[in-house]
Amino acid sequence: MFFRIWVRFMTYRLYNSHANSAGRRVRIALHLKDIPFEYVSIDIAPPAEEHLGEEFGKINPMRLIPALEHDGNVLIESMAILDYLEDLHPEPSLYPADPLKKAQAKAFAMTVAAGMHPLHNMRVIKYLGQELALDQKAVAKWYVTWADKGLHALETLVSENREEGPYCFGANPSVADLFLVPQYANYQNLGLNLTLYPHLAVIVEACAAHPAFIKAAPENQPDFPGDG
Ligand SMILES: N[C@@H](CCC(=O)N[C@@H](CS)C(=O)NCC(=O)O)C(=O)O
Repeated sequence: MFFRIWVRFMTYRLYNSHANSAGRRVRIALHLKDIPFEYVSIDIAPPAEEHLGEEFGKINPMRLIPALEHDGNVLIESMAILDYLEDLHPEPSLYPADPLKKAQAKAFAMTVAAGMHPLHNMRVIKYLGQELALDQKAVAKWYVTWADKGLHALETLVSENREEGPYCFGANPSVADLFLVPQYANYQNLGLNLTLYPHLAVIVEACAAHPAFIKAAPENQPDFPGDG
């Protein structure tokens, strides 16, 4: 049975964990739109690996978090979840109003979601070490190689919009910021050299001061490990 925390009255139930970067994208959106939700903590770290069990397999057959339950339906994939929330709760929007900027913000988010995050996922890193028997140095090289390529692309993608900041694509947070912040945090936590990406650093700093991003941060989640 998963560990459940009730937050106000709600019809949304988010399966995630404090350390779940894809889930953090959804948490930020829920807080931005001020949508109450039930927090269901799924421990994906060994030895628990709750996401690999039968019970969670019924929620997401890919056995990845997050998943969002709403009115008896379960949604998976953070981008699809965000679009669903955007349709039901259009304000404030997760996209810039200008169609070109909207496409750019989505492309930025997809670069993280499709081009970077899957290469660094826990199951992939585990597979490289355990199944392909790569040593720690080789696995680290894999990780850093794809992180650097992705970060270079992200830095370039935002570089033309800086005068409009403080966020990736203008004065309001968009999907681009929702995908950037958790991914950047993963790299920070692993001690990657991020000095080559000054625009990203400034954007992440601006997001860190925004209430929705603060509420969605790992340390502010009910399953964040305490002192005792
Ligand atoms: N494309 C998915 C990615 C979900 C995902 O990979 N979640 C990670 C945690 S951030 C996970 O569940 N990993 C478990 C594993 O690798 O076994 C989304 O955007 O929702």
